[in-house]
Amino acid sequence: MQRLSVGRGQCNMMAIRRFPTIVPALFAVMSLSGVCLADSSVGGAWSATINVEGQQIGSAVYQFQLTLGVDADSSRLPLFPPPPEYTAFMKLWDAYDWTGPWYADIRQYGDTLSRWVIEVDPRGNVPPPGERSATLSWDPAEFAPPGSFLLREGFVHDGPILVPDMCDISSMQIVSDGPLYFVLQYVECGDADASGRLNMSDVVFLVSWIFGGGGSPLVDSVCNVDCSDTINMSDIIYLIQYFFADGPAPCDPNADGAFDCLSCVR
Ligand SMILES: [Ca+2]
Ligand SMILES: [Ca+2]
Repeated sequence: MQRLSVGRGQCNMMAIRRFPTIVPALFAVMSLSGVCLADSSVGGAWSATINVEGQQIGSAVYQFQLTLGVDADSSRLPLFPPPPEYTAFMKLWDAYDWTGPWYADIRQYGDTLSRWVIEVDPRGNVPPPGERSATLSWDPAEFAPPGSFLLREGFVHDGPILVPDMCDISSMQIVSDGPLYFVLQYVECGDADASGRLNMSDVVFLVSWIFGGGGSPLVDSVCNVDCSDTINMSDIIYLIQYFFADGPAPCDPNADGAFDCLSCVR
């Protein structure tokens, strides 16, 4: 059994209590391996921390966090072993080959589909077994580039959308007696076919969709590249001009370097 609910405007960032002894040592070793996480202030790169807070029971670990994002270079940190006792624990999986689990997973910009599977276990391993609650939270400001940041239920790319815009909602309550799976999906403005790449395939996709015969986009809003009221032929022409005639970038029709539509615009 599981129940989900979301809350708006609750910036629920807090100090995360790490595992008491083993984990800090492991993390220190991994930090020396040359892996570095994304600086979200650079170009289209971004990284975001996902937090979970479970129920407080004795000395069990009840808070945990993961980092995911996109940068010029990819980097990953393996997930350390679960603590002896916990009431909240997350795992980060690669949705394409199910490698992992990871503690942090930064994808290379434009080279990999930006989709992560988050496994959350609000039940923990502290007796008695049964249903427990937890809160997933994130900082909307970390979802910086123009695009769509969705949180879906399950571990497939087209599962039910729980949070349509992670820039607008900062937390979600979950209740379950077993592990839950969520897909965090980032689609940049103009990536009509949600391939993780912005190219002529998106023009072909839009033509096929608008003029019939083709599938509908996974995320409509990213197709409105000219920031108008509708998605139509103008968006196709806009993209072609961007690729071949030095036209303005998707979602930046006035070409001032600041994006003009989509709610994740900062
Ligand atoms: Ca694409
Ligand atoms: Ca449009």
